[in-house]
Amino acid sequence: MPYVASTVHRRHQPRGELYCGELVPPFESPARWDHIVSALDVSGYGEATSPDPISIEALCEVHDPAFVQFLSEAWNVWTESGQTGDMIPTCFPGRRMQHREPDDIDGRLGYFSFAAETSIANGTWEAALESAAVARSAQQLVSGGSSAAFALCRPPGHHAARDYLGGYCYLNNAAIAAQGFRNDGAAQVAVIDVDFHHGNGTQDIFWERGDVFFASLHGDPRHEFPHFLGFADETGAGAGEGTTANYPLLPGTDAATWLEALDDAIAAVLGWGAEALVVSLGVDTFEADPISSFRLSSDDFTTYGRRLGAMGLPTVYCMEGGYAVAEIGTNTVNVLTGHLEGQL
Ligand code: OKP
Ligand code: ZN
Repeated sequence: MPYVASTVHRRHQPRGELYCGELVPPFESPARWDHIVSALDVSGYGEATSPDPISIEALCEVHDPAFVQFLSEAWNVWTESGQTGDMIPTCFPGRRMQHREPDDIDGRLGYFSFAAETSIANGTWEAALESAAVARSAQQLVSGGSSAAFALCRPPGHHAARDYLGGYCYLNNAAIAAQGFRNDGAAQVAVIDVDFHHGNGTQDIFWERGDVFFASLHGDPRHEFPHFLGFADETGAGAGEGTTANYPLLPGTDAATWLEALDDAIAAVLGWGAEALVVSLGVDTFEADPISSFRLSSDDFTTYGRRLGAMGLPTVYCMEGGYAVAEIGTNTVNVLTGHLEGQL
């Protein structure tokens, strides 16, 4: 399986993450990428393919142009106004307040964010843009005839909605890949999100669209981030009614329960008639993940990779979360290798 990656991700390295009332070293670190590349190398995946650049127009197929404009200029506006720290959003529009973009940069930051653990730093925009390009290029390899490809995206994307960032995500790489499949001729595209956290951004983007099916397995929002979306009764609206499927699972969920939900999601996607698949691949469902609460073992990743491969669909894997850094490479490669076994 070919994989697409770029060292531009290193430009994104915020100073800290606001976590439990302290600024801690970000869980979403550049070292995650290194461990995945090493594991791919050891397992014989060969050299990475470099991404082609992605256009602003392509981003705006799934994001609000005003949000993209904000992301692209945020750091420059911030530093030119004399700020020296990273951009940490602290003020958000609450219920019954105006949802209107302010002129002030701090106001715009809060307006285009939903969570304060995610900051914009020097190089964030460049890395996020490159990450989107990685996803799009992997999709183009698959539309061009490869049965599957892995997009080693960093930063991740599934929490980034049409017009707000959060959850370590800025641009929605998986949504950009799904839209790419549509543009390149697939009539119906599915996204299966296996990251521990609900893919609220991807759900938001495709909520009213009947051409993209979104299914997510995740920690129940009553207990887990992002807290306010991902309930089982969210099924889409308008033309998208019935094309969203959520599987909230309790903290402590083991592989047997998780795989049952995956089988259900796979059946829903195949029954609906998907012609291409994007997998939001977060490996934070791992038992030793420091910020998550499911109990999958490294071998379980191979098991579910086989089931995804057996779907027989052209597939792009987009890297999302996974914070047990020492095992992130093994767990990621296990899914990809399982996929290759399963598709035979
Ligand atoms: C990003 B991705 C847990 C706090 C969670 C944010 C997690 C973002 C996850 N108590 N903070 O989906 O892996
Ligand atoms: Zn996650």
